[in-house]
Amino acid sequence: MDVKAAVATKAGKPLSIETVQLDSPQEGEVLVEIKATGVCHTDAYTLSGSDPEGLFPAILGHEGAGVVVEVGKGVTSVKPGDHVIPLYIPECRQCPYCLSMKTNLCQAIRSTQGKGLMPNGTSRFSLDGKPLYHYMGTSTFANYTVLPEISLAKIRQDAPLDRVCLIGCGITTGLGAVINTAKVEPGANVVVFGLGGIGLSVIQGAKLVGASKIIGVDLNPTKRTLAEQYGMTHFVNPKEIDGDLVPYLVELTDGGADYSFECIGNVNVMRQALECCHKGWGVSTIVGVAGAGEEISTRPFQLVTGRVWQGTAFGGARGRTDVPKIVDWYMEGKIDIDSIVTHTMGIDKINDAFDLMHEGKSIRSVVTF
Ligand code: NAD
Ligand code: AHE
Ligand code: ZN
Repeated sequence: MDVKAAVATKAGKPLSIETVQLDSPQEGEVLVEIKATGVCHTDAYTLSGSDPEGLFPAILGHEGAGVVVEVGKGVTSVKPGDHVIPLYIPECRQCPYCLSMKTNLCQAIRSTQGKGLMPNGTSRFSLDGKPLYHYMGTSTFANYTVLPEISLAKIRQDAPLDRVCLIGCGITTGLGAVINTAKVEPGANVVVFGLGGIGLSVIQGAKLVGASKIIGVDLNPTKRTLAEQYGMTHFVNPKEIDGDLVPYLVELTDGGADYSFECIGNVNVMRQALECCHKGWGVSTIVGVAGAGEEISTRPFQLVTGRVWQGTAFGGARGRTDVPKIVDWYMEGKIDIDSIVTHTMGIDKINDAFDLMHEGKSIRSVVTF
């Protein structure tokens, strides 16, 4: 079938709006009509050429929501008409990773997904007879896409898809980093570096679990108002303080953060996030994705003296199990997604979403079809 898609033709070039061809779902696959998709910084990171797994030409996008149109042979967990959220980390419930119950990093299809292909090693998308790569197993920057069955979370029918699409990445990543990965407890002091869609969702999670001081750090002062709305108690702009940031934060947290979160993807900030943690017990969680060739460093003494450095992917969420629950939280008014959506546009204007992100003018843009 013909599909309207935003194609990443080359690193560093704007997306190109094209009519591309999409093949029918094969065994274990599902055709989904994408109704809405968020634009996450990770899409911009891959488009920039910094992603070692980045492939071109490809259809990016991994924060979508849509409706099942057709299922391939053997598919049993979803049917046409079901509302779904695509998962860039699937949940097969059979691989050693899923069965370990120690991680959400299902590996059932990770190798083909990383090569931009469906599990059988081929692509369903093509343009003028030449294959296009899938992206993160989801490719939501198209009005129809094909995904493996294990990469779909079935959600309730009454949830607005132009809001709950953000549960496909940003919301779940931030809430999950706090609840599943760091396991922040009531009364804890938390420092969040980077107040984009991810950092704000970390703040929302920290407020939800009853954290005490919630300190937000960002170079962009316009991020302050929304962060305060989500529960930030103190704002720090590194450009506006006297002296170094780390001792400033240690003093502000009476000895160091119980928990810190890096939500930028900057390896120097990752070091600051670790080193502002409390001696003996502070835990720093890396959420941001750093570019190819970048490495983190610190004095090992920081770890010898009890600080812990860890990371999280999709907030540790097991998608098919946890995503429907987070949709319920939104529908029950327990979490706010609406305020994070600062811009909406049609697919023809998707490059504006990238510009707004780079200019620091948006939190999340949602593209609707
Ligand atoms: P974003 O661009 O919306 O927000 C980043 C924020 O960081 C902005 O507000 C910016 O002003 C701020 N910032 C930039 N440099 C800074 C600095 N040196 N000091 C302080 N603040 C600074 O991005 P986002 O969509 O919220 O994503 C954040 C990061 O999380 C990205 O690296 C993204 O790839 C990553 N991410 C990771 C996961 C995961 O599963 N681990 C999931 C989603 C996104
Ligand atoms: N391809 C990159 C890795 C990018 C990365 O870390 N992705 C996160 C999700 S970011 C969503 O916005 C993730 O889930 N990682 C786990 C995985 O298996 O990819 C690289 O550096 O190679
Ligand atoms: Zn993302």
